[in-house]
Amino acid sequence: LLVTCWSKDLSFPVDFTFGVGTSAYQIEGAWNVSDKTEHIWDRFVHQHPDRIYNGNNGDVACDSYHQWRRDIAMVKELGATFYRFSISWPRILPTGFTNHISEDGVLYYNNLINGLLKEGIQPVVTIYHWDLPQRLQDLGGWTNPLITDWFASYARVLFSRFGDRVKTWHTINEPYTVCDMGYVIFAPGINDPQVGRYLCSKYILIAHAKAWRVYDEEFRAMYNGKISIVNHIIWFEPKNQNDSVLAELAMQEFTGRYSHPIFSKEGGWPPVLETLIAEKSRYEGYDISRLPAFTKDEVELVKGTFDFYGVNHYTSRLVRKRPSKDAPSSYILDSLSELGVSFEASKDWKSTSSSWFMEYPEGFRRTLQWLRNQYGDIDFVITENGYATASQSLEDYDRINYMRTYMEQMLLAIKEDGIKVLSYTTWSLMDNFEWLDGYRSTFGLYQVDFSDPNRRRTPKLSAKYYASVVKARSLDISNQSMYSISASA
Ligand code: PNW
Repeated sequence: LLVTCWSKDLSFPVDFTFGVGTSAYQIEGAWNVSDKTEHIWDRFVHQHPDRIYNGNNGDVACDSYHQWRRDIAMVKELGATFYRFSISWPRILPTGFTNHISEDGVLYYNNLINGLLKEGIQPVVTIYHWDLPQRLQDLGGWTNPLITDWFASYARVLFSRFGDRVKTWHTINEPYTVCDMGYVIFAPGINDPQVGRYLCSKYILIAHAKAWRVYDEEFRAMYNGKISIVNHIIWFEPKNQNDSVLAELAMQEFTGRYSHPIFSKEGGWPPVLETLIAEKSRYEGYDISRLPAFTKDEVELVKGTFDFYGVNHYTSRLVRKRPSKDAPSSYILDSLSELGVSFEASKDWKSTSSSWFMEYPEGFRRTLQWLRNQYGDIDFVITENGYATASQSLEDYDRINYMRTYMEQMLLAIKEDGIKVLSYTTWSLMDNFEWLDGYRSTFGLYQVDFSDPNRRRTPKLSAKYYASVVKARSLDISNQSMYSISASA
């Protein structure tokens, strides 16, 4: 063949870095040790075991509260440059507020951070990955405007305790999931998609912005780190050509709502969304829009509060106009039903063990292209990408295939489209508590034996694959290099 679409140079740029991720509630366990208090997921899993697969919960999870040394050893085995983990708010601030700092909580994260640095691994810390102190929830949680200051105060504690060693911070992991799923189906289990999720949208953006400004004004000069927000993005592709306006509207509702206020030149809500929800609200009899307006000062407060754009990407959907009385296509997208669209998967896309998750590697590149077109030539980092399976097999060829095809699309975005993607993070280091899917759907490069009191971890083939890619700095790897991790305990 004389002509190929691209040169098939499968190597990564010289400065490109590789990492692996987890979050506190999904791995730590130790839900009630020392002075840690209850958070909204503790409350949710204990009160509503019926809503979680098999009544599973994160009380013990991977027991990383005790097994953190092994976790560090695994990240090192992979050869990863960084480890992305999250800090549990009520483990550090048991009252939710700064009047009491848990020294046991601080010690746990100090051990983890220092242990990583000793192995030459950079800690990348998510400040909020969904475990809100229950007390703050009882005071209104993310719908109370005051949470913007509570969050900034919590962030300040983390910057002052850990900022000398942590140089990359993520304020909020996936505001979409916090608000649009939290006010439909996730913890705290409040069902109010009409108003609750939009209040949450506004205040979580302001909370992010205030925390960013605390870092920028009080810590940046001293510590010289970077801080930004992480969004979950599903690629919405028009099913037919005449569905392209609807697909774009869905992108604005899902991704633009949490991006435009921060990353656009003009700030504020995406105009098309602001107009639509205002009109709908008026039609429904509300005297103000269900999507609360930003004041001019708030627009300025939020605008520009980023050092990079964090992308969590897994899957895609086809979008078309919803025929009347059509059932919502999947629980994660229920809150978007008011757009009058329906979502479906193409028959060509392979399904996974998570109901919401189908494979479409090209959607990854299109996501990055869309973001660059919307917000310009900013730095992107891939903060999550990974594959779900219910299989117990250590020979996870389906995960390897997912990783290879998705990373290839990311390379095309970098090399063919010139998009600045600086790093890639695999989700997840190990099998863990996968929210409503409990322990059924697993994303790990390492298998965890949840019947073993020590939660023994064993590398899957995908761990060896990822280690080989990281080592070769290329997707072009020979088979011999695939067996570099010994099956250690
Ligand atoms: C991300 N969905 O969340 C989270 O950041 C992780 O904690 C989680 O384990 C991972 O993706 C895999 O699910 C998502 O329903 C949660 O579309 C739900 C959805 C997507 C991402």
